[in-house]
Amino acid sequence: MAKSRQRKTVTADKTGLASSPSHANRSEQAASVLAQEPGDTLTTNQGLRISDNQNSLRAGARGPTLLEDHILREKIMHFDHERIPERVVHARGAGAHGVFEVYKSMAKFTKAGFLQDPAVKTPVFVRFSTVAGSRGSADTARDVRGFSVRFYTQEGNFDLVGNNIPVFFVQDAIKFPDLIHSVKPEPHNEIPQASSAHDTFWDFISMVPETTHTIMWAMSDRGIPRSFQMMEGFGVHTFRFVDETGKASFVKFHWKPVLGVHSLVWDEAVKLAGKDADFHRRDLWEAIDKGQYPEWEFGVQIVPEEDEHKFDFDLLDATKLIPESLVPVKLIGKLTLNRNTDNYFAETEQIAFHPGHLVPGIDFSNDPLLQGRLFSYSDTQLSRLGSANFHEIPINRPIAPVDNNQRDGHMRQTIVKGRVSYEPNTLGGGCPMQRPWEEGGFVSHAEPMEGAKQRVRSPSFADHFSQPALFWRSQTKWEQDHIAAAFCFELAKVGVPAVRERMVATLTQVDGVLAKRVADGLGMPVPPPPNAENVPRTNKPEIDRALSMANTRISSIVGRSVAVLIAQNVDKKSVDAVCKALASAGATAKLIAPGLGSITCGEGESLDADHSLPTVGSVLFDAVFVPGGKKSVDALCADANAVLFVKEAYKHGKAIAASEDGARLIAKAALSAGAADGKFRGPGVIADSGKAVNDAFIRKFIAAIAEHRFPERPDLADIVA
Ligand code: HDE
Repeated sequence: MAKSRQRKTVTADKTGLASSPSHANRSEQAASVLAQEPGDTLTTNQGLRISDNQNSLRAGARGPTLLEDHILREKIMHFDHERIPERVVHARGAGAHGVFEVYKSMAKFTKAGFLQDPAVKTPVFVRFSTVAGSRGSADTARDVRGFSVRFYTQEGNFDLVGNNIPVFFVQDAIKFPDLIHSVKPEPHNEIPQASSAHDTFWDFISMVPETTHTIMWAMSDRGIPRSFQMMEGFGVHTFRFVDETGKASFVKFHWKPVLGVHSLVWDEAVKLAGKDADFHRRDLWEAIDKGQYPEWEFGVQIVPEEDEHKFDFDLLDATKLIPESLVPVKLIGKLTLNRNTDNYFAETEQIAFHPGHLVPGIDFSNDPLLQGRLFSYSDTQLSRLGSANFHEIPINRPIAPVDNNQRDGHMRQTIVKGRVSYEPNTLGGGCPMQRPWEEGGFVSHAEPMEGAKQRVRSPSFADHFSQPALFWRSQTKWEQDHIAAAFCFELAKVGVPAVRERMVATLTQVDGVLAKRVADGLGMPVPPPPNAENVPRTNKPEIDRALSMANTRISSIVGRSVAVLIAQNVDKKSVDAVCKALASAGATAKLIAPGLGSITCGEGESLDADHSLPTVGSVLFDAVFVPGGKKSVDALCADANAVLFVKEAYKHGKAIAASEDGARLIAKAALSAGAADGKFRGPGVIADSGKAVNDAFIRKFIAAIAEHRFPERPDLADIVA
């Protein structure tokens, strides 16, 4: 006997706690989660039980299929419409559920309910994304990353739709379609996918100097994060906090990752795109699955309204950040992602963020980019989700009650009882009623306004180069090296010499050394600077520590992945000791062998390989350990994949450790990488031939992994990998 639908559907609230199905009324049921269970019956969408899901209805065993086959037609019709338009930008994304907790009441600055009480856990959904690529593109493309957070607060949804880079390319919303058209695949041949390294992008960038600051960030390693968990997030625009009395201050929002800010290196990112296009998505999923919940601290930079004009830049200009050395970031709360999605499409794909989803106590500034976004996000949902009722999709439903006189439309879910759908009314008792500020109603901050109606850019937005120069000055040498190399790579892919020249001319305005290095890399002389308008610049502050990833926290190896290279007769004791120590420090060790299957370790003991060498690559891991065992190391030394694994890991700056005989594989890799004496010269290699694994060895290895990368190894340029 089939179970009733009522019995196996559960309604879920945003915290994931299921409410009793017996209380599910019809409209709740429409938003229900279907948990398929063994023994379920296959039905059509009308609940008709299906007797044959293998064959369509035909006239005779070899005859034509009949139009009458309503079961076939329903199934195929639904399939034909399974895809919805992907996002125009930020199409490639990954999401997860979590909670947000404030550390202490922020009532002094804002009346936002979710920022008052540390005991309140606000459910959140976060979606990370790349900007340029299509839904199926690789995670590790060089790009800005989206960092969208929805807070399901008791006062309604608050969406903080930010990026992992604190500034944006353009200052005015009217330039956004041009920017995006330039970076997307070129329209005549749809090439290249998910890459800014092409003519149209650099043509645009080189014509629009306000893009310079963001392009510096995008060419830095921030454009290729190691993991979503290891990147910062920024609200980008200046917003407002408003307190209970209506007093406002300006605020910039930040997310600081507890694991620190870490990136890939470019060669690694390129190879990862082939080895595992889902590298970031998988990392996020697995961390949550293992219970190693990704965390960020929520930070604010607060500027009193009276200080609005005390900076050398305009707070309304999204191409500028507020240096942390001028206004420190106050950490006020924590975001924890603790639940993977049940269904990617229903949740991650259908979530509809909007910077205009606000709560009382948070308000906009007049940033012209933000103002334009306020139109775009709800508009885009009409073509993506197909109806003005997108707020009724379960992932978009607020936990705060929704009641208004909006009715009907495509796919309306809510069944509103009664005959009143207008206001004012008496027949409905005047309901639903407006509420003043004191009762939680949203009231826009009453900023005084005056001015002529005109299309104009404020002169206070004119300095496009002081902050890119500050960013450059604040980087370490290796970070500067990576930025220069990224410009060389991207511009070398540009076919039109005039575009390359114009771009290098722009870089002369940031830093002469950078421009020279890029010009040298492109085999061209440094062009004369562009006709600069006479805009005053500033060298203050000289540097800002927060802009360099080298100043990030590096004490933990949580979330890191370590490859242990093994073959038959490996020394199991050292494998066990290292794997145990790594696990207790929060990292994951994977056993990689020449082939899959069981590895015999002697005395009847065995190990199962997690992966085979040909199917993985060093780029999937943060560090490598080669345990001893003479025969095991002999086999690895004879395996080209194992040798490549080690030298590539070295080239990418990763920690490498070998105990006892394992040191021979390191020497072989160094020799084949071009080191004449069989020795890598840089730090982060712990490979003392003959030495067994002991506590000191493990401590050194863990400390090296915590460094994340050793980008300053002196021999990197000579290594062939
Ligand atoms: Fe977006 N942006 N954007 N954007 N944006 C979209 O909205 C747009 C901007 C950002 O995970 C779209 O639902 C305009 C800045 C993120 O679902 C669209 C302008 C910042 C996401 C749109 C901007 C962002 C989007 C596409 C210039 C950083 C992904 C699908 C005025 C602060 C959200 C959608 C998600 C998505 C328009 C500029 C971040 C088309 C017109 C600045 C993280 O509405």
